[in-house]
Amino acid sequence: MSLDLAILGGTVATASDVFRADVGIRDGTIVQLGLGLEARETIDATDRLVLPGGIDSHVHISQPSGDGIVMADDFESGTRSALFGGNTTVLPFCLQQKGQSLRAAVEAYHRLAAGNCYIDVSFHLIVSDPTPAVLGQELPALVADGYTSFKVFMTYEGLRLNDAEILATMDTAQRTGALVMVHCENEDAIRYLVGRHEAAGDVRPRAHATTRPIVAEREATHRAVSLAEVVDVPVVIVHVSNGAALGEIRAARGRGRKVVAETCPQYLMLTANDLDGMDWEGAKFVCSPPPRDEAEQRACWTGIEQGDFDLFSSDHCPFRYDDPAGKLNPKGRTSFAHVPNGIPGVETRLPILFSEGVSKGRIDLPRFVALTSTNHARLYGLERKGSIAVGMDADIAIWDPMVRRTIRHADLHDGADYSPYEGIEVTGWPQTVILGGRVMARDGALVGTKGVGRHVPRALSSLAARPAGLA
Ligand code: DUC
Ligand code: ZN
Ligand code: ZN
Repeated sequence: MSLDLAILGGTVATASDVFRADVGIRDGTIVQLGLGLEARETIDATDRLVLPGGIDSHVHISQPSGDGIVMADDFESGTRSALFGGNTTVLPFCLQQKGQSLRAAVEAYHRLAAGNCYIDVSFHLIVSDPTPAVLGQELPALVADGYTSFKVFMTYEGLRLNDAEILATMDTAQRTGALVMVHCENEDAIRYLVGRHEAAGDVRPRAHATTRPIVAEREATHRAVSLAEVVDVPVVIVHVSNGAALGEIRAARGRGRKVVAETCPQYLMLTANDLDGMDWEGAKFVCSPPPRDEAEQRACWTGIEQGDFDLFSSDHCPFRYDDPAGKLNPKGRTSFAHVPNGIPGVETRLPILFSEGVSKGRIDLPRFVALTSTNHARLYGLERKGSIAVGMDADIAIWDPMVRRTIRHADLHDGADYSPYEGIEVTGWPQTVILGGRVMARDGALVGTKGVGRHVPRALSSLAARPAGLA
């Protein structure tokens, strides 16, 4: 069989197995696994791990934030950074503005992405204005076109949906088979606490964490899984930051509910103390839900080790720090409540979990692959991605599992001006990344061109899809 490319002598890992094999690629697809393969072009992967390319199903790119705030990454820099972090697909959000049609929002994001991506992208939707037309016509049509997941917010004025709106949106998911993702924080509780802190003159970034306490996330998580139970739909609880919220998910699963749980590097590596930095430095760590404390980090690790978490995503949501359009915007300097929420992390997600999880012996390689690639593909309907197997897209990251690196923003490729993980030492980093059989990064250098990455329409989630022929 003639092959375009073969990766030779590496150790392949999937979500179920680790084995020695060469990987043969033709026309962008994995067509052969075996030993002694020959091809037009070969890559020596001796002493390397050959993993499915990372899939980061929770990133924000070029999302408008209002008040003159500009996200630090467009599709060029965001997908370039993701590539260098060992990813071959990211799932960014198309944010519907109030009054805007969802279709118009999707078309606007496509215009931003077209020709600019180094890796594949596939859009989720954010529903902020669930009118009857949106829920009855636009959303079903978009689901049919491959936009098979959407996020709703329980927090942020202007974005949050009330319970009736969430139920109506979940009802559309029920009818279409789409997957609903929920940002769980109780907006009214947060508003109350923000008001109290601002009235007392406590406006520094640390108050961001104080005013978004665990109870606000726990209560909203309970409500989200309960609303999903009323409608009888699966639900994804995104960016879980603590053990109490995870407890609500475990309890719902105990009642037989299908609940997907996602956590992110910030809840393993950062704490609320990071928001205490000198001057206004704590703004660099403002994200929602906020980082908690070491006990909650351990609770999240336990959830990862015991298999409670299905997804490990970055929630990459980058703003520059020292920039009037970023964290230190004129209003942001007056109160934590005006510091844009979100931190960069698409490039460091995989090395952090590999180092802290696999290298330190907390999880094995198949679990790492499941948490960072395979589960994202299955749960979000990327049928040809997320594994190294015959017939799958040749989206592959070749890792040096022994290389030691200190995370420095100067070495990263995003559009922000800092990394919240600056100075953290990691063992293991992806060296060569292949997208659809094309080498995009080789030995840490960019060799591919932008525009190779495409938008990928998705099938229904493995949770929603019914086997053919069954009602
Ligand atoms: N929620 C996210 O998912 N990302 C960034 C900010 C937020 O609140
Ligand atoms: Zn969110
Ligand atoms: Zn997010």
